[in-house]
Amino acid sequence: MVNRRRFLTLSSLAGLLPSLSFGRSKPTIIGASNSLSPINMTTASPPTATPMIISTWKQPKANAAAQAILDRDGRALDAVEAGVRVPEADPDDMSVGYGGRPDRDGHVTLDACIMDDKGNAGSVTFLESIMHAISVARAVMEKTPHVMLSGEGALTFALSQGFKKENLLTKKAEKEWREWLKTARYKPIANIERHDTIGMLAIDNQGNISGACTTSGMAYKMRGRVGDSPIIGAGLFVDNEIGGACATGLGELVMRTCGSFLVVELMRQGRTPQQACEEAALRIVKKQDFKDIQVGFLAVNKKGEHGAFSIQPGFSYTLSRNKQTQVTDAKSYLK
Ligand code: SD4
Repeated sequence: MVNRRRFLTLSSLAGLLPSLSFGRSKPTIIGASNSLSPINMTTASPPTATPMIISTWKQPKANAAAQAILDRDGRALDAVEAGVRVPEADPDDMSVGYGGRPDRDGHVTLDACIMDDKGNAGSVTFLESIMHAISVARAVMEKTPHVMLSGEGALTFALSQGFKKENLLTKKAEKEWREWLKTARYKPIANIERHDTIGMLAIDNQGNISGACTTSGMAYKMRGRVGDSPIIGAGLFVDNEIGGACATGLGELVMRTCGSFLVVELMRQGRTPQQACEEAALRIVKKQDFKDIQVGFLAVNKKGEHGAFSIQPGFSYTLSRNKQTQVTDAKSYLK
């Protein structure tokens, strides 16, 4: 709900603003100044007490695993790792971990990253044969001098840390892939990844924020393709002074705009999480061909306010706080 003071401020400024519509026509984008843009007029979530967890798509089980950590007064970092491990192990989640759809050559390749409240980050890209890519990313963060390990090097490192090698291609995913081979047309479909690829942000009892993001990437991608999910600043960014953000959808669009970093920086400039997500999505709309392509952003700030916005309708998110978990459809640019 827009509170009264805020509503009055906005209505008094509204006459000064150029008109903008969230229909199919191109919007007026106001630059990254502190000026009020029309997107400020959407509903902002009320500040709430921490702790909280927010994740992309419909992820109540993942949130519950994260919540269990927070309930024991655990760190947000441990919560997000535990949370996203749930879909990583779930063969029915076909965009992450075990059971993920393969690349066009039939290999399941994983991307993941994690960021803690101290600005540390770890990431793996193009990782094969290890179910919990997020835990490998965390090991990269905590046990190496690096931020990112890729492919064979990431696998070798994972094995050295005791991770087990296993076949991630399930019968179901293999069957779909063989079907796809008949036409072999790479055409990502908006929201096809729903309930799957997971970005998660959590705030713990101490008010500290961490985030995690893990995926098997776009189905039937070229071999070696890496998306936004393991890229710090694209698929995920956390600055414990300000907030955190994560992205889902077609990673190429997110990477070209440093999406999650942009959302956090907009919050630093004073935007609410909702405004920041909207402005980052509009940046993509303005500069890139987004027809039929989905990108969704989630954000939280230090106050526990959250935001969610996508280009296409159909993006949902799961929010847990005050012992309640709710799946909500995000607002979108296209209706
Ligand atoms: C990628 N962003 O690899 C991921 C895919 C995704 O929901 O989020 N799908 O581009």
